Amino acid sequence: MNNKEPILITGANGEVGHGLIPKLSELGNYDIVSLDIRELDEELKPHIHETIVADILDSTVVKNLLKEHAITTIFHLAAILSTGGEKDPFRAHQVNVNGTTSLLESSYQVALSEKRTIKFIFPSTIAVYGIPDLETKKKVGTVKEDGFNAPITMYGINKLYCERVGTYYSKFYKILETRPEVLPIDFRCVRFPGIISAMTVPSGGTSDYAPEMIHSAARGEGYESFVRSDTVIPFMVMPDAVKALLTLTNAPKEKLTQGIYNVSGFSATAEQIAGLVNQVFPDSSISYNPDQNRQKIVDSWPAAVDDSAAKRDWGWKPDYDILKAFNEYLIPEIQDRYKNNQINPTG
Ligand code: AKB
Repeated sequence: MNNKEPILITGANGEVGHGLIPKLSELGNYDIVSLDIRELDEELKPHIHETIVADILDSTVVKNLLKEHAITTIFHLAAILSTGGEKDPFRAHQVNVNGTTSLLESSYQVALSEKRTIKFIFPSTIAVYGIPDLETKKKVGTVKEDGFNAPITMYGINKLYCERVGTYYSKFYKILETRPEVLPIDFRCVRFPGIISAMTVPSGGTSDYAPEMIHSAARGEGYESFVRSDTVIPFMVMPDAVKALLTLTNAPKEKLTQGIYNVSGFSATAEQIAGLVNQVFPDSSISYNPDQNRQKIVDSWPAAVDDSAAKRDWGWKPDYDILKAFNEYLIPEIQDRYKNNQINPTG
């Protein structure tokens, strides 16, 4: 008999999917069903129980797969990021908001009719913050979950709204009706900082200058940063992002005093990242040619986030500070992968 837990990963082909899927497969306890609008990368396929190529908005496909596979946990990774979202805000809203609400509704209906619970794991982002100006950003330093929730991008607005909708589905859904004592959706959310992965070159994000800088240097190419050298936001490396998702997923429900948690690895300026890149690749030439509008987006994000609630409630602790991230993860993995031609663009 197969005792593996059936889980669904939407947007499986994206950057976080490329980090999460191999880790879940290595753990060996899961049957992974992937859903993405694009054909899944060949390197991910061996880890997957069933690959579904479909639109997240197709609720017939989604409901059927939730039932057929008796999905217990969903990692809802499908999203259009901050820079991509500004190119087509209406489409971003459709994918980010309608995709999420449609998946929540299908999950609720299926779990309710089958008298069970579905865990809904939702990655949110520092893009939900909107700090009005640089002076305020410098003054406030570290922000808590509920401060400055005034995003300026469609992506940030979509994520902030969906955090609330997820909370609604897990706590307040149809509050006027007779409802089950425990609602069938267990919604849990981590707000990620900029993520840097050795496995993939991201696209469509605005924190992408950091991973682009590192990957360009590893390819022996120069890099022109689209943000100023003193730009500062929080980051984490992919293994810590995966660790955050899995630790929150496995945390006992009674320990969770809130549904939405900041997590962070380290804060760094563009110049600090460039400095570390230059130490390993001394020939890499990194210059700065800020794009006013992308700069405005990054400047509206906090310099650091307070992740003390995650530390307190579910023992969150990143494994990587900035030096360990470079010395023990990014540089060795990236060098290895470029040697073996194993880097994927995502977006
Ligand atoms: C983006 O830049 O849009 C993302 C994010 C910070 O969520 N990487």
